[in-house]
Amino acid sequence: MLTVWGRATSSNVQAVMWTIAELGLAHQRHDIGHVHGGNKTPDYLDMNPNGLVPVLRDGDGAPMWESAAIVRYLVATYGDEAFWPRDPAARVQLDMWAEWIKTSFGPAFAGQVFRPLVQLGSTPLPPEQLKVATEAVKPLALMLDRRLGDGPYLGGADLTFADMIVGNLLYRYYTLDFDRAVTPALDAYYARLSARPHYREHVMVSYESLRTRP
Ligand SMILES: N[C@@H](CCC(=O)N[C@@H](CS)C(=O)NCC(=O)O)C(=O)O
Repeated sequence: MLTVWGRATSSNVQAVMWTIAELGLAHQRHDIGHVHGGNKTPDYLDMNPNGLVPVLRDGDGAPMWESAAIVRYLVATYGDEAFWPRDPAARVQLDMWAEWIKTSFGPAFAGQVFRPLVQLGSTPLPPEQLKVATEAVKPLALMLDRRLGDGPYLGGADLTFADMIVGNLLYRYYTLDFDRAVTPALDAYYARLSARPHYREHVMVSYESLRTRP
């Protein structure tokens, strides 16, 4: 039995929950973080010294944190060849996009656009600063659009671990009201993900409760 600590409104928890669901694994999840609290207690900090969500334990194994590391653990342990190619040369072609979303697209979109518009609503960014931030996301979205090409998924025909790590941000990317690049392949990819029941359940989760009102 897998145990996840983390609120359903966290995009990083969503990546883990979506993966668990696609793999069909038995699990329980505890609401931790944000309005639920519980992530700064000594017991929780023993599991994750960052005090962040998610944390995963597989049975009575050691706690794991960092959502992308958890996704990789899950697919390497429970996924088939399609989810987690065993050939390093094939896998790296996917993993580089998983790394890139965490270090390039994620910080540019989630950190500089989503967070100021949703979570820092009481201290909004000056419009010109927001414009700089939204313009910085455009070339990254265009890179992903070119990579996706005809899809259907990042690795081609099959859903892989990289889609879990990349795709979990797209619900927020497409539902937030801001100026996006024109990206037909990325739009089609998001439409494909949105048609997946597990994506709908675990990723397409309202973020209204995260909004800080002015
Ligand atoms: N790099 C970490 C980031 C974890 C993170 O920033 N989690 C946020 C939620 S997305 C958090 O715990 N925020 C504090 C809270 O919810 O109380 C990961 O991918 O797991």
